[in-house]
Amino acid sequence: MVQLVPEEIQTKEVLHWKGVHLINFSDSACSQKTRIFLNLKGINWTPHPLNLTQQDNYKPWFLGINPRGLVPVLVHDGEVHIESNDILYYLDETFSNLKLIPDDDREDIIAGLDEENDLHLDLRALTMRFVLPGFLARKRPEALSLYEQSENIINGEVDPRREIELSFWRTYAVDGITDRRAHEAAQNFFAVYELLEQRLTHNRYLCGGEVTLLDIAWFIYTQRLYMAGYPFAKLHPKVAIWHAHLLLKPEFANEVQVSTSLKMIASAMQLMQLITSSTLSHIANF
Ligand SMILES: N[C@@H](CCC(=O)N[C@@H](CS)C(=O)NCC(=O)O)C(=O)O
Repeated sequence: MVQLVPEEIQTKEVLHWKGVHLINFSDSACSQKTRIFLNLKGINWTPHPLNLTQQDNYKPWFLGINPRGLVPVLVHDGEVHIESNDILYYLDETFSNLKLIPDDDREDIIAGLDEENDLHLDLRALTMRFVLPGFLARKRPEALSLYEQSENIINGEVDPRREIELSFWRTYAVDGITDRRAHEAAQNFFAVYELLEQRLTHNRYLCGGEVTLLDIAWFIYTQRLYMAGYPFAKLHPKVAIWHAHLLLKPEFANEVQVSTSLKMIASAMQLMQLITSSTLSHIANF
């Protein structure tokens, strides 16, 4: 669990925030997952929007809270927590009214969320290749250098995540997301969705008859992959039905609404990909 030590938090104001606060970005998958969780639990929380498209995550105010430079960040009564899955474990434990990680499913859910977390860069790669055009997604060199120049100290050590983040954005600036990388990412998802499809053969939700955190997490990835053109109805029809069912719930639907401008951009991208035979299905051989 990643809770930051107060001495390393440079943006001191957050140490005085009372109650539950979430620094998040509307279109970020990990933020959406956390917001749905908060809604379902009925937790009273205060949103603090941070604009990733403006690269506000590399500005000193935010790096002074989370040196990792990623959203979401939870501040609860002045304590700062990062890493969405750790945040959700903490919240489920602290606000135990409605358990979204039931004791009987705990190990299964944690294993599933580790897998989800491991696929995060694959999700990012497919987003950058099929949903967002480079001119919107690329980091401005001056913004990235703010991150490079910051100390990135977490719990006394240089954050090991730092090099992974820098490497992703440097490679993306030069090569974009190559066909090979996109193919690999899509195939990684295919393998996991095959297993989710099996889980849904006998159950309404991924762990049985009730919604758990595992449903929230995979709902969010599925939502994003739909935007990238992943053909769920063809490849994993039970997943498609499960997703459509969850989308009927306002706690889910309200958090994944996409702005009209992003919808138009993503549609234009997909039209171009269709014309040039370079959709996700083409690249992944689906
Ligand atoms: N493992 C992290 C991943 C967080 C993450 O990568 N967040 C993305 C948004 S979903 C972000 O902040 N990206 C920063 C950027 O795009 O520069 C978590 O679960 O919190």
